[in-house]
Amino acid sequence: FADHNDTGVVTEEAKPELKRPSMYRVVLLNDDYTPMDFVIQVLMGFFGMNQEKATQVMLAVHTQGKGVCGVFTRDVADTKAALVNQCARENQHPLLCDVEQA
Ligand code: TYC
Repeated sequence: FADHNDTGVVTEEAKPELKRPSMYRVVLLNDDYTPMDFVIQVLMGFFGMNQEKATQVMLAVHTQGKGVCGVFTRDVADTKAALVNQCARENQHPLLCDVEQA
């Protein structure tokens, strides 16, 4: 409703009623069979980690049972988890990737 630019044209502006999107953790679960190097490649390939960070996260999952790969909006988290699980199946590894609300 304001003539911000002194144009004489008064436009109606929508109230910016923005909610922050809910965030979701993509987590990797430990198992006894997936090779450590495969997990490292997954973390580098799907989550943009360098080798050092990917190794840290893989070892955290290995020793603590579960670890966070990243935090994303719902669609991105679901897509990443599905891609990881598909890649694991294609390579016949039991690796499981899951999504949980942050
Ligand atoms: N525990 C596996 C092994 O000893 C390695 C592993 C790490 C598997 C992380 C899954 O999400 C995982 N080969």
